[in-house]
Amino acid sequence: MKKIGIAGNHAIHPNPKFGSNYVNYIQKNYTAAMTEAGALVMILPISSPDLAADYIASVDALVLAGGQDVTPDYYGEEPTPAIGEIDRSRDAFEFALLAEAIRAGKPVLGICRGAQVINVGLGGTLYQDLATQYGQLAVKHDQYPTKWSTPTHRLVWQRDSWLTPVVPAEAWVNSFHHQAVKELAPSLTLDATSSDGVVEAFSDEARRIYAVQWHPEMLRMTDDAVQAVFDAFVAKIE
Ligand SMILES: [Mn+2]
Repeated sequence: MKKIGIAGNHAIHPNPKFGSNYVNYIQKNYTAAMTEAGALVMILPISSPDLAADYIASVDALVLAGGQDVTPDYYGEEPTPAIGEIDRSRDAFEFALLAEAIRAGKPVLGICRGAQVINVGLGGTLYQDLATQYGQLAVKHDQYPTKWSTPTHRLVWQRDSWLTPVVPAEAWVNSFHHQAVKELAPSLTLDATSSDGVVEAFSDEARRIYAVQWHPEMLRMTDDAVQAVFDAFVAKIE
């Protein structure tokens, strides 16, 4: 079976539900989507970056999931007042995993924060907060409290890409982000934006690096056709 490592998140406050222990976790939607696509899923717990090479050697592909804001000093900025939670240990581990996956020539899929990690890891920058930094903002990109599986904004396709066969041209997507790509890294190509120009998908087909700003793993809870995104990624794995 094709083995996918998904980088996990962690609870940084003790939680009485777990006997007040700290907890490694990943949302089940991601693992369910990849399992349904036929992959063997392994959750990679936030660890020392020194272990990234061994973790990547044990899998055939890497998935970077949603979560905290990327620490802005990775792209040369200090935090603006509107930035959300950052987690340096997660950043350091995921940037190391990304570098090792690329070095090893293994496919990478980034979703939401994962897309932002890919862009910053390859030399791009982010808007730390769209509402205070993106002048053309005309779409609600953080749809909370609308439920996760509800599509709320449309896409504007920029070219044919790996998504063309699996996401209908007229499809709408969900949106749970207040950060977004500002300058796309030089090696990446834009696949789709929102109608107000926010980067929603990009890729590097030659290196099999794929990224979406929306959450297909949540959309597929109510739209079976969205599973095709994960099927297409798994099909890219050797
Ligand atoms: Mn959006």
